[in-house]
Amino acid sequence: MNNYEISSLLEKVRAINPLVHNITNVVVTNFTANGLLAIGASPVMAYAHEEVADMAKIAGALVLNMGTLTQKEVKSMLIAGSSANEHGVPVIFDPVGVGATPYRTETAKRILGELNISIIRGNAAEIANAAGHQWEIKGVDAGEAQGNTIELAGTVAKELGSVAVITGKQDVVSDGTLTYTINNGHPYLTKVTGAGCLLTSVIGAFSAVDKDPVKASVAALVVYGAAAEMAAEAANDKGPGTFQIEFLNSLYNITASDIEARGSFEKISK
Ligand code: ATP
Ligand code: TZP
Ligand code: MG
Ligand code: MG
Repeated sequence: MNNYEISSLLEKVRAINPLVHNITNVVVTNFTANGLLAIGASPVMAYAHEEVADMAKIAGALVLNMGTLTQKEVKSMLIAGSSANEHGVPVIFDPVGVGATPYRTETAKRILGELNISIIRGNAAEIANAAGHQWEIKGVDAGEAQGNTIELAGTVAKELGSVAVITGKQDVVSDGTLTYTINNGHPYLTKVTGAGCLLTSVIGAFSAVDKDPVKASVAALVVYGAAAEMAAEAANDKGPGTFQIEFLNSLYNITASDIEARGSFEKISK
């Protein structure tokens, strides 16, 4: 992968304007929809058991996020997920807070067991706990990564048969053999709730235009992280409120030359 390929994928998102079906949490719904619009995708949030199968099958990607899960949404996720699997629509999973409570752990296990998940994205603790490894988690935040996230991503990808995306100061993408690290981003992203959830949906948008889940994930992470760096500069140290607005502007305005200037990623195996 190179910066040119990443810009081409971004252009493809903007040209195709893929429908991204999100079953997400109540905290981040509006921010996710606005972020997807800014990057050039077409968001829809649909939860009713009566319609989720029909929505998922016409979408370019389905994003399942268990941030504020209840039994009703879990059922929506399973119905939508089976329909997406049946129709070849990639399913991206954000196991928010898995490991914090037994209910979250059981639900993540169930989703991973019953559905074919193309990409799982979370902080190190979430990705570890989703695959049954011990890793301390407080609520929905990981804190500082405690172990080797490159090794963890590879192991989890092999165990789950999904591409694993671990985010934090450094991001890691692995399919179990091929692994990339991405260094774009900005600490302000940790001060905006939903920055991780929106990222998962942006990975969904890129997955809708490229069938290779590793490429789609790396491209999404570079664009997202570079946009955050631009937004932090524009926010002029005013704080996370201004950053959040500037971030939407950067997702909308980021160009191939910004990506060329800022793209920072490395293939570390294969
Ligand atoms: P958490 O709840 O642990 O914050 P999350 O679901 O919000 O997890 P993050 O790991 O925060 O997800 O990732 C969201 C985005 O923020 C990613 O693009 C990631 O690269 C970026 N990011 C997270 N921490 C940092 C940091 N310290 N410096 C730069 N970028 C960061
Ligand atoms: N509580 C339940 S879901 C959620 C909170 C605060 C949002 C988490 O968003 P992110 O993207 O993981 O920071
Ligand atoms: Mg975060
Ligand atoms: Mg999260």
